[in-house]
Amino acid sequence: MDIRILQVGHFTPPMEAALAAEFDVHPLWKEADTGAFLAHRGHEFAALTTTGLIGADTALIESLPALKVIALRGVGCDKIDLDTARRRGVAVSNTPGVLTDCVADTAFAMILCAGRNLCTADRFVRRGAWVQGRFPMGTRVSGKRLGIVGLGRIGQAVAQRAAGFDMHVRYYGTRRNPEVSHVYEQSLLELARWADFLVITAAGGPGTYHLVSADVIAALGPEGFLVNAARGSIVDEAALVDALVHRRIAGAALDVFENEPHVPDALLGLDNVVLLPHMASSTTETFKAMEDLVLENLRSFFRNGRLITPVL
Ligand code: 8YV
Repeated sequence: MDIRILQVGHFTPPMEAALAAEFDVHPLWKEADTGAFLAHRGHEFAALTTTGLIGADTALIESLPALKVIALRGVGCDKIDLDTARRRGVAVSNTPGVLTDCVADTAFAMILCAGRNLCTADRFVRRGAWVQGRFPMGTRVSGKRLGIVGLGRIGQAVAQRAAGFDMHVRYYGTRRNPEVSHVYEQSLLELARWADFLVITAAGGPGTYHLVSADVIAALGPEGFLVNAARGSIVDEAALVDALVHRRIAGAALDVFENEPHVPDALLGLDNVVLLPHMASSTTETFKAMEDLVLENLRSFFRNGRLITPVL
């Protein structure tokens, strides 16, 4: 009970109870003045638990001089200052693998929603428009060309689902994966030109910042759809908004945005975009699996100094 953990970001109630049963947990959000609290009590904490959306920035890590480990619920570490953690000798764990299926399920649902206008159709029925006429035609998904940006675990799980829809799959990434049979496209522009649906499943962070640029969006063309289930930072959002407003691409489905939870106003009135609240991994089963892994990482680290799923 004497290991002090600073918690930033909410976990599910069962996880909060489990964490509190084994560790001395202090939720940072209960402090009215977090800066003053960290300045006076920051030295007490050996561990930090956080979520993918909050992470741990330079100031937070630097305010915890006794910090030994950061345990993240989520796979994407782009909100954690890994350079500072490395320099300070702080270990970092994430929760890879356990969320792959749910994120891929959502990404595939987004492809279907974008192509077949499912969300717009739902609104059409609710506002009573059906009695006045037929809902407009959508775009076929089965048999179409799917470009995947970042063929990691999640990208491969999307490709697996696409096989059930007889889709042709190509991918772009930093390197060719010799273990997969899908065609590797060295140029993202070429992939966008080829694809009917371009789905982003790459990691966020400086290496992929605005990778999907105005040029890539233009290459997708008026028949192409963009689906982002990864990170908002990967897409030049202003260029995407412009392309959607002026109908230079067919549509988009977005679970992530550059400045979450804020969504550009210009998108709110558009019917050619599906807007989701960063929920690709949000199922009871997956959150339990991610949180179990956070707990296992902390237990293992404080038992023998080893993380189960280390990032650093
Ligand atoms: C989560 C995510 O919503 O794992 C990630 O990188 O973006 C999502 O699974 C979030 O990070 C959970 O804390």
